[in-house]
Parts: sequence; structure tokens; C-alpha cells
Amino acid sequence: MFKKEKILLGFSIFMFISFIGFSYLGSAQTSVAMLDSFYTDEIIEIDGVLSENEYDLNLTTTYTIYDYANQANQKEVFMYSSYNDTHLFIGISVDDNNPTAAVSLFFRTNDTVDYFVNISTMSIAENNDIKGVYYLNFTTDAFTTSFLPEQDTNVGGTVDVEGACWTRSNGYDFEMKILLNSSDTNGHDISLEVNDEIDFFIYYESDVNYFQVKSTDVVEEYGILFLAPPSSAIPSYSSVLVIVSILGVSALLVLKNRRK
Ligand SMILES: [Ca+2]
Ligand SMILES: [Ca+2]
Repeated sequence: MFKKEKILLGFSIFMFISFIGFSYLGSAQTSVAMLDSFYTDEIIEIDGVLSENEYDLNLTTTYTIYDYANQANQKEVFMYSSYNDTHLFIGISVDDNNPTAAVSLFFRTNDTVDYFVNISTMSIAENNDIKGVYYLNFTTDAFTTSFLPEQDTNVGGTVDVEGACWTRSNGYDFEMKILLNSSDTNGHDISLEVNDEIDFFIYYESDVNYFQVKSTDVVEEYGILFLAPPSSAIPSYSSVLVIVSILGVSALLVLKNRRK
């Protein structure tokens, strides 16, 4: 088996075990936090290192993920995001001592139904986009089907994500670069422009599988990614220079006109 396929292996097994282990309980879903993505003209290096010039590290959005079988076993996921004219960048940081880890984001590209058509069997809706990174830097671009996730490339599609992981002494930092609009004709990829929002659901594979799902009260939590308009971005050094130049030229013109 290719290692990159391992990202989805745990999920497949988990879904199968869940399918035979739980009865239908109904479901509810709730958004828990907005992840603002800020426009940047900086070069973002996909190396797993989340730098201040790549993301606004002061604006962390925190999500809780749960071990479905033992809700007391939780982790916090810290997320950051930027975008430019072509790509979305996402930084994900998790404190974790497990020797292996993988993170996947399930983007809701099929918004006609809930993610989980049956949360108690972890049965997910078809045609949602999955972008993932394994700690050894393998990425996956896949989509949900009525049973197991399928790689985009298995049905003639393209891989539209680059990813990297940085293993810290006490955890993992993941970084993903995703095309805002891919040329993938499958129609499973995200398609985003400024001011768009898209729901996402975190799946984290480590010592156990963690989801944004509270099995105790059968609630699925999810985040919302928002592409904030460029005006709300922190001005970069180059754009400050442009503003100073415009102000300088304007001042000269005013002075020139006054002298006439
Ligand atoms: Ca980086
Ligand atoms: Ca794709």
C-alpha cells in the first residue's frame, strides 16, 4: 500500500467499525468558530513551519476534536489561514506525543445535505472535498462517497493540494496549499473567491481517530473558513511603500496647484 493512502485507511476502518457498532441516534450539527483567511502577497513556503509573515499568528482559531469512543479524550487544534490570487493556505498545529499523525479537512462542497447523513454510524454525505497531510509529508486530495473516501486521481481527477508537516518536540504543525479554483473536472474540489465562506470538518488521525463529533450528545461541530476581503489584511511592507508613494505624489500635486 502507498503510504499516502494510509491517511484514509484509519478513517475507512473507523467508519466500518462504527457502522457495525452503533445504532441510529439522529444527528445535529453546529458551527463552532470562524477561521478568517487573510489576503497576502508574501511568498508562503510549504514546509510545515508556520511563520509570522505567512499567517497572522496572533489570530488563532481553536477547535476541539474528540475521540468518538471516549469523549474525555480530546485535543485542541490551532488553525491559521491566508490566501492569495490563486491559492488558499492553511496552517494547523496540534500538541501530540504520538509518533505518527495525519490531518484531513473535509470541506463541504456538497451543501445540499448535512455532512453526516447518519452521525451515529459516521455515515457521511457524498461529494465533499477532502484535503489531507500525513506527517511524512504525503498529501491526499479525495472526496467522500456513500461508503469509503475516493482519491480524485482514481476517477481521472487531479491532486490540487501541496502539504508539509513539521514535527515539533511536543506536536505537529501542518501546512496546506490548496488551489482556490482547480481545473479538476470531477467537481469535488473547493471553488472559492473573496468573501466566500465554506464549512469544514476536522479529522485527525493519531493514537486514535479524532473528529469534531460529540458522540455523547450526537453533535457534529464544524468550522467555517472565510476569505476576508483584502482591505482587512495587515498591509505588507511593499503595500505601505505604495501608499506612502501615492500620498507623496498627491502632496506634490497639491503644492504644484497652489503655486499656479
Ligand atoms: Ca511555511
Ligand atoms: Ca482535485
